[in-house]
Amino acid sequence: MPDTRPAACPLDCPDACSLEVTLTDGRVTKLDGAERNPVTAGYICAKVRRFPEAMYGEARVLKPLLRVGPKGEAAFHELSWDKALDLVAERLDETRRRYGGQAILPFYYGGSNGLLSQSTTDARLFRRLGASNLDRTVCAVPTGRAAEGLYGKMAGVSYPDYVHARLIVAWGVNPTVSGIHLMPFIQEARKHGAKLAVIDPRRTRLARRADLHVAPHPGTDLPLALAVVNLLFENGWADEAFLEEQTDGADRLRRAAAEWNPHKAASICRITPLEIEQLARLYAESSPAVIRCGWGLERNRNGGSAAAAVLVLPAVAGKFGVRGGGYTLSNSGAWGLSAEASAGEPKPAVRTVNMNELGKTLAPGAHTPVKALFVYNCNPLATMPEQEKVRKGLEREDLFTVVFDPFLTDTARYADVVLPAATFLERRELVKGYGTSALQLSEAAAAPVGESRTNHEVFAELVRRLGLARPGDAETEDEVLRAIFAPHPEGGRLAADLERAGLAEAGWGTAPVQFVDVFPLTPDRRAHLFPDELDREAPEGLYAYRPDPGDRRHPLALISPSTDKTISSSLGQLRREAVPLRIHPVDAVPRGIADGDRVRVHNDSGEVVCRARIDPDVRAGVVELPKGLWSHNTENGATANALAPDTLTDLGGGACFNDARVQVTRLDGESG
Ligand SMILES: Nc1nc2c(c(=O)[nH]1)N[C@H]1C(S)=C(S)[C@@H](COP(=O)(O)OP(=O)(O)OC[C@H]3O[C@@H](n4cnc5c(=O)[nH]c(N)nc54)[C@H](O)[C@@H]3O)O[C@H]1N2
Ligand SMILES: Nc1nc2c(c(=O)[nH]1)N[C@H]1C(S)=C(S)[C@@H](COP(=O)(O)OP(=O)(O)OC[C@H]3O[C@@H](n4cnc5c(=O)[nH]c(N)nc54)[C@H](O)[C@@H]3O)O[C@H]1N2
Ligand SMILES: [Mo]
Repeated sequence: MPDTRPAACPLDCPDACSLEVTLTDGRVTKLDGAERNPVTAGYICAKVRRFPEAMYGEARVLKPLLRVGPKGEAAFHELSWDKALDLVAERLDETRRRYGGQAILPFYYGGSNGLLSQSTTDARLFRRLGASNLDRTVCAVPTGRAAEGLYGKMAGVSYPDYVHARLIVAWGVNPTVSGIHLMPFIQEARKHGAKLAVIDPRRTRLARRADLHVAPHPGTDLPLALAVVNLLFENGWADEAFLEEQTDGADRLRRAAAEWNPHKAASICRITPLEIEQLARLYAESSPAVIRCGWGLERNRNGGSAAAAVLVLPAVAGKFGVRGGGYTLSNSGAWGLSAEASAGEPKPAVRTVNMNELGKTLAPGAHTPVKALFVYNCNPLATMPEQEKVRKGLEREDLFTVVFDPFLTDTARYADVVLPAATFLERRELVKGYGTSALQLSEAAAAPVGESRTNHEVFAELVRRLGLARPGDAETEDEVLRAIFAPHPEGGRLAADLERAGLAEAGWGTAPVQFVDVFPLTPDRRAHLFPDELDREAPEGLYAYRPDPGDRRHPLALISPSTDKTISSSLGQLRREAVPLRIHPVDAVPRGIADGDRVRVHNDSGEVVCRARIDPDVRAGVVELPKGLWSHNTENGATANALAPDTLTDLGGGACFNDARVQVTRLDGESG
């Protein structure tokens, strides 16, 4: 007899869907969207609908594993949990005694975006061990720093309010793939005559439908946005009253933008001045106008300043204060909920490792070597830059690597010990979306597959085995939850709502109007258009464009956006096919590359061997390999990450994936 149970999706996506899980004889046989959440509205993406295939699939790790062959070959023997945990505890303890706690590096990111399974009991363990801190910078840090500096992470325009907009600007974001529950609201607005502008180097499905598609060269959003700011001021389109009453820094911003006339910006962006003028005019003349700012514009050396220059637009043009006007970025900071509140342990004064520099950090001869690496909620070999450096590090014989994951990922193949993790359908999770505004408590819908265990169970057990437990520690998941809610002003109400309905709405309401219902969470509730702290942080100051130094040997910009097949690398085991490089005909022809040809995509960091797909939808000068590929998706096992530099963004030390510059060479005698 099938029965259905509620759950919520904590995977790294803005939408945080409410789910309906169907079980037959205790096994999940169907997963779909629930009606109880109006944004989920009864449907979910095709890839998560396939989650049960992964859950019971052959890449699932069923028991703890111990390496018996060379690193990378995935030759393992099964172990009991008791033996595996003893071994891990012993090796962590030995590492700490011989080399100091900082030789231990916990490595975690977006596997479960939930609040229960990260920065809670794990933080307690690693802090008490004195392990190195991890700066979790691979995503959303440059945009986050900009939003925080300007508006103190004020809550954004909610998806349903997009129906009220007369203009929707999708800037460096691809919601038909990366947050599909925004789409019905965009379509509804369009039905009522709203205009759509898309800023993206690719002609995406969304861009194809847009009234205006501006395709800047990757990494040039900063001059583009500053040129728009400049036109707003110059043409008398700025809302001087709003700037005076609700912001500061407008004069400095105006001066910084003044040098960016449309001609100068257009030549850097490789577009026409007319396109910049059209964008500025459309924005100035439409109200309500909402900007959906994404993450595609942050993954380059100018990413933080670029996001800031986009986020000032509604302030300069006076677009706040009406329903359907303003901006949406990430809402995750707006909750004010911190998983770390439950760790029961302050951050120790130890070194911090920027996760984008994993390869460098693991390199032999590093100043403070890492001797034990503990990976969970993350697949760094597939998702961090400088893949070959990461691989070399993982191959080190003197490195003890634990990978705790539900699946045998590319990273897990290099582990000394693999620990099987329960997936979100097999455990509890406190789920908050970063686009939508529902907080959800998701209970285990199905029994754990094999011997898999939850993050909390495993980290709590390691705390005990290492003799690090203390009275007052949050022992059970209930206690962890209580500790997360305790410091929050509305914690009691949120916990009660979750208890009753499994779902709670944010204190700012489901549909806040910016500068009416919510204000900047800055100390003076004003927007800071040129915040000093960001100006000090950016190497050449905020809004200072750092040009692409140019590399004649590697003239093409490689971007690696999200696709509808995976979430980062999650679910990549279900995508078995060879994945091609997309290249514009203008770049393919002089290289003698025809559709289907075998090619080598290369730079000084690495190379990818795959097929070429001629595609006029990527702009000239740009090639594309998706993010999140597994080694089985290319001929030589390397992915876009092998070509991505580990240089850092201007704000927040973020990843510069889209600063990858490559050459593409046809491999002889192998036509497609
Ligand atoms: N299906 C699916 N959904 C996902 C994910 C996934 O992997 N798959 N990942 C999730 C995660 S972790 C995140 S962070 C979000 C990311 O979601 P998005 O913000 O949509 O980010 P990306 O897919 O990286 O890039 C968005 C768009 O930016 C464009 N782009 C690339 N470089 C530039 C540039 O320099 N300027 C501009 N203006 N545009 C540029 C790309 O062509 C792409 O179409 O999505 C989440 N949702
Ligand atoms: N080339 C390129 N690479 C990129 C990007 C890009 O634009 N270009 N963007 C990046 C972005 S936006 C992001 S957010 C990062 C994400 O990078 P990662 O954080 O590495 O994300 P995933 O690839 O989804 O890997 C998450 C892993 O966690 C595991 N997991 C899931 N749930 C649990 C759990 O409950 N417990 C445990 N122990 N494990 C669990 C999953 O099975 C999966 O293997 O990748 C970045 N990588
Ligand atoms: Mo991300």
